[in-house]
Amino acid sequence: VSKQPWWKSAVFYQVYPASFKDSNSDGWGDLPGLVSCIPYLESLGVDVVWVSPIFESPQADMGYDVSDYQRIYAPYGTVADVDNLVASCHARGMKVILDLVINHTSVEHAWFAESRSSTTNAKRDWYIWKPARYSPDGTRHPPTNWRSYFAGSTWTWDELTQQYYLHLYAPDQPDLNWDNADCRDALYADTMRFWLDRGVDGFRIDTVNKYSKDPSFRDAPITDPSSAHQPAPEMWCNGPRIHEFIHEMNRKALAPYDAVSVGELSNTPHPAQVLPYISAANQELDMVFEFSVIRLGNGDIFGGKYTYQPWKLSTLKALTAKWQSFIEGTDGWTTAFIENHDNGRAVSRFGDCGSREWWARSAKTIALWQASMTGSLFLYQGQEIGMTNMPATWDMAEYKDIEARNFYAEALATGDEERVRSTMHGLSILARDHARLPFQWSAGQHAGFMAAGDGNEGESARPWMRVHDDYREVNVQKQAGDPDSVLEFYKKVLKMRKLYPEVFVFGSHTLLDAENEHVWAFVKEAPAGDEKSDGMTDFGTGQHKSSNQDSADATFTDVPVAPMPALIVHSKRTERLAKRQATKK
Ligand code: TEU
Repeated sequence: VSKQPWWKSAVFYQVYPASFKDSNSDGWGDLPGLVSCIPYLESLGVDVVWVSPIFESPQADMGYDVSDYQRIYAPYGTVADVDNLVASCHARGMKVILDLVINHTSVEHAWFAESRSSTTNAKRDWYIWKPARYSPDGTRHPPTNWRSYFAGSTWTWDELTQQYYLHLYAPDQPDLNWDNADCRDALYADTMRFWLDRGVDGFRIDTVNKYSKDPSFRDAPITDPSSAHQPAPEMWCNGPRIHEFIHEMNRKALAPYDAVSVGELSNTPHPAQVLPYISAANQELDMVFEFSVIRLGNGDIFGGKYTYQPWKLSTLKALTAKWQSFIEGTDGWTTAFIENHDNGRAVSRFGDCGSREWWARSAKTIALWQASMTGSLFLYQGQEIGMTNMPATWDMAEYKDIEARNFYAEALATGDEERVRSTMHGLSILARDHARLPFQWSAGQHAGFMAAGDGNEGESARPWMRVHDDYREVNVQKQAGDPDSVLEFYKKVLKMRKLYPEVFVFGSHTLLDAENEHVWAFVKEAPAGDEKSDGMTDFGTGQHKSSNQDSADATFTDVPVAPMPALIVHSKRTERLAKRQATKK
């Protein structure tokens, strides 16, 4: 364990900066606000803060549309505020990683302005431009029939130069052409080395498997006859040059700084496709997010994404076991996470929020589940206090996300009431908006997310998203110091994970009783010869003895009871102790 790189046993915490802490009462979270909360994150047990995009951006997709990689979007603050964030984390032995959005830029990026200015511009080839297709009657069609992630075509027509440009996401997010070596070098220099030179410790790398497109640019098979646009992830995911690109990125930008990297690897549900990215020998990425577990309940990733699919506990157990064990016997590493800014809240999706009591038990069970997963652990802001999805009574006006709005508009346009109803239902469980509500710090005005102003701010001085109705019940102030709270439970299990990394971080995961739809039991076992000499952690007693002990040798018995999974944690040490106890009797 001691010979392992630091980031394997680190606890990462994702901050969605617009919704974390607003220091200047303009309704939008900011960097000074985040800096003021670093002591809170330290006390929780966080080692690394991951900040979702804070760069200059027209915010068509909440900053995942960058118009200048070296400037900070003014409502977040300045480059000096980033320096402060880095300094204040480093002073506490913590680290900072930034979100690197380099599959596409904003349409407002200077590179794109140049690229679209003429077919002969030096940066024309930095984006992906193609001529139109025409039917015999002269009607113009996009170069392919691909459907974008945010609904509609992946192609937008540009009048000036009479060609289409490619965008896997919104038309505001044109895809960069990674086949162009100058473009790649500019990305390594302007986006990566620029921030690494300022002391940032690494990156969460957005859409990391989508940079190498299938060069044939051919139509995808028709799987949705009702639409002009067809799902086509195989045309851009894990393409022919992807490993060459990521290895080059590692060599030119990550390795020289010893920077930590975690890639976002959606649409890649096969271990054989994931392993090449994370194999140490390949020198690509330290780890990736694989989405099979967090996507439970989502329909087809494209048109049907928000048609909710009920699932069984046995499926959750099997997927967890699969993605816990796929690195065994390899030189790869993995991540554990159950929330991020692109998914509904875990306690609403995997737990029971029917009563305060079941909500608390569910949130603690999720904490225990996550803290006992092999891999680097990632928490998302608010997960540690059990923040829930927005109330089902809120209507579409409260959904601000481009994806939710587009899917809803698409359903409305069909005129099919059942489709509208089922989309709304899916959104109420799965929408990205749920995770983007203002963080609940206290029972005070605006949940303490935004300091009360002087009364002269006018209408605009409201949080950019509505504060959850339950904030007086669910907030940091209420939970801090309460030994029975979700927050204190998170602190405990994170401590447990740090005390026994050989079991929790590096141990194996063996699922028991796979078919059982009521109990979730698995065995965690330290790799042979990698255990500490003494002490034991005993879960799964089913007793609810609330313990306020959090010293190094605490025994953790504060385990939630059914109906959520009871969790059995087992190591060579617990086995030895059990034997010792048996001999005593
Ligand atoms: O998401 C990439 C992605 O493909 C999905 O996982 C995403 O959740 C989307 O909902 C697909 O339907 C990343 C970011 O995490 C996301 O916030 C951005 O919108 C997206 O890239 C585009 O930059």
